[in-house]
Amino acid sequence: MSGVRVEREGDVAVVVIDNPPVNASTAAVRRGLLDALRTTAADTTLAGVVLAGAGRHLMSGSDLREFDGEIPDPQLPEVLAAIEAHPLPVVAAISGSTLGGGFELALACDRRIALDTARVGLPEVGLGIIPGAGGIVRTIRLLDPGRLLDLVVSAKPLPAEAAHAEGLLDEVVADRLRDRAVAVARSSGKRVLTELPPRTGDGLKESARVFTGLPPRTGVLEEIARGLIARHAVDPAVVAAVGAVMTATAVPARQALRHERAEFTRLRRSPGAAARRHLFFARTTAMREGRPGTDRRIGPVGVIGAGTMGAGIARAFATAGAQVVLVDQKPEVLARAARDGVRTSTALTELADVDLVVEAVIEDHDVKTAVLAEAAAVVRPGVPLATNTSYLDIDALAAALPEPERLLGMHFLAPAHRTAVVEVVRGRATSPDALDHVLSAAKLLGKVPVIVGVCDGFVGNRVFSAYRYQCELLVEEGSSPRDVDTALLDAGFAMGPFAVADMSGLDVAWRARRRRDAGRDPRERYPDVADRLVEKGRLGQKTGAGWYRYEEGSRIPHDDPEVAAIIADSRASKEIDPRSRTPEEIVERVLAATANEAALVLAEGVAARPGDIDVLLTLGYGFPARLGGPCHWASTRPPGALADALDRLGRAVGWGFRAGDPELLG
Ligand code: T1G
Repeated sequence: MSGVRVEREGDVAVVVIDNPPVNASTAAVRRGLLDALRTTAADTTLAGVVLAGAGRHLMSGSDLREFDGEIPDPQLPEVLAAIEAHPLPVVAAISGSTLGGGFELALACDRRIALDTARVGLPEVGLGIIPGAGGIVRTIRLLDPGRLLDLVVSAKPLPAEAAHAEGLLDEVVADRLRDRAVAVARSSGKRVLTELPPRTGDGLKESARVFTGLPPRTGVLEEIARGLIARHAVDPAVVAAVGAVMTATAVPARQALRHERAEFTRLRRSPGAAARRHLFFARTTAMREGRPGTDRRIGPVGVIGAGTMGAGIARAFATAGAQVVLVDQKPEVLARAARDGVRTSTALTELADVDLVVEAVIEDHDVKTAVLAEAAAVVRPGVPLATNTSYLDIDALAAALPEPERLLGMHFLAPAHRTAVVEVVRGRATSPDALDHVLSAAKLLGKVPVIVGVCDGFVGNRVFSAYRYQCELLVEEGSSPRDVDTALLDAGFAMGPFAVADMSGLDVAWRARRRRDAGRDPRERYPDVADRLVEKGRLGQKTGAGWYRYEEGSRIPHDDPEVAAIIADSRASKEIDPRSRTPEEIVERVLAATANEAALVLAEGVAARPGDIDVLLTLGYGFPARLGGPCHWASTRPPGALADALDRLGRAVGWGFRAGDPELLG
């Protein structure tokens, strides 16, 4: 089946794309469209053509599964050229999420009619590529280049009404989209965008050149472009998108289309784009596996604990439209967390009508079990209890409750109201009903649920701790905190680990290490610089000094000779002869250790699949999307390179190092 059929509405042909589940553009669909365009072009009884989608979407974009190899013919630009060359008006009936290649298909049409529930846009930069079929070159005939730069670089979809207001759509209807599109096809003429001049805004001179780097300082648009390139210099897709927009203002449409396609193809073949495609499918898989067996009504939600995390969780639910009851025993803490949609109280009895409780009190087993037991007695029978604990044993917490099956973990990552992923921790006793409620809550919040089992730190914190541990070993061996932070920043991390530690507070990890003291084997390497810093009151930004020094009111980390002396003293106490490492050695060592811990987690069955770990680490812990996550990074190493890296890692870590099975990483 080509996925395309032609229906008749009197003297208008309706070409229907029918390629479930999202009408992605495949070679079969493109062949079907070309056949339909040729057939209708030769039909003298027709007055016009409509392109419509069966199901929810007109076309959700290219089928990303085609991108790993060479894209099979016919290519999308060939289809779009056939639309522009068609003798009759072709009208796009836009529905659902018509993005990327789907929006490019609509832009090649003479008119664009959309349902008011539709969205259009160019998400390509978020996939490490740029539009490859005229998305930039045709849109610049409708939008000012400065606005187009924003649309392409943000990669965010536009609701139909907003797109219409900006001139990207001709009409928005509440219903009867097909009928309206047929009427417009019958009564319109051709209007081929590539025959129009680009909207060059402030009257840019025709510089008649292709832009691939930093444009000259010759106008307002160039300044915007230079700013974007400066802010996103590490993202080749953004740099290429800016170049394609600048080129589209300066050269004829055909040449600009060729440049756009060439840049799309170059980027599509890049490791960064492959990494983002991996994460796309890993996310949709996690969403599919995280769908509740039965959708549960999530009406009022009770949040216990109004500290940073509790307040953030309450804010997330309130923003998602749920009624929230936020309970804390300290009125002054509640006052700081109060906001629209959040009712605050110091009494747990206020939770009597909630459908779900999320507990976010201090990380203390006894306090949590007391609060959870009290809440269990107040809420309706069967209402699930979700604990936001970062690393306490869920099974031990559950065992302390009269009905252990009601408890599970809902581990939010800071900032709770913004992070796109939530770690759902199933305890041994957790019931399917409790799980369904938490998965329904994740769906309401619009967060990707990653379902994991119980172990120390669950999956996210455990894998991230392995990453941090290796960074501290490197400092003990001879690298400076700045060496490690800089190497990982250049690898794409948003912040270096030592700057992150200073931001979150060194005392947080210090308490976690004290909790593990009893179980630690003295033969295992234990970097003690972080302890020494805490014992000197250096807790990070909040005390003006941690791994770095901070000026009053500033968050800029400065190297501190006192820290260098503490590190030197720690090395001397262990008779370590310091040897610093190259950035490449630092990155390989740290990423190999992170991937290795992921392999151990997979072997223990605590995580279900490598993609889940990659989604969790990239969306929740700042692991660079352009690396695809620790598992994807490891799975794309050249043959033998990962084994060598793990071998070097094992020798560096010494006693206690456990090698995971790299085969498990995807
Ligand atoms: N390619 C392949 N599979 C896709 C797909 C795609 N583009 N989009 C979705 N799927 C699969 C998905 O993996 C899942 O599979 C199922 O469809 C349902 O998806 C040439 C270069 C459209 C808003 O970026 O944003 O065009 O898990 O769960 O929640 O210049 O899918 O069931 O096996 O997400 O209803 C641009 C990506 C591509 C749109 C629907 N287009 N898709 O959300 O369903 S690049 C996109 C989405 C491009 C041009 C450029 C969403 C959706 P499974 P789902 P949904």
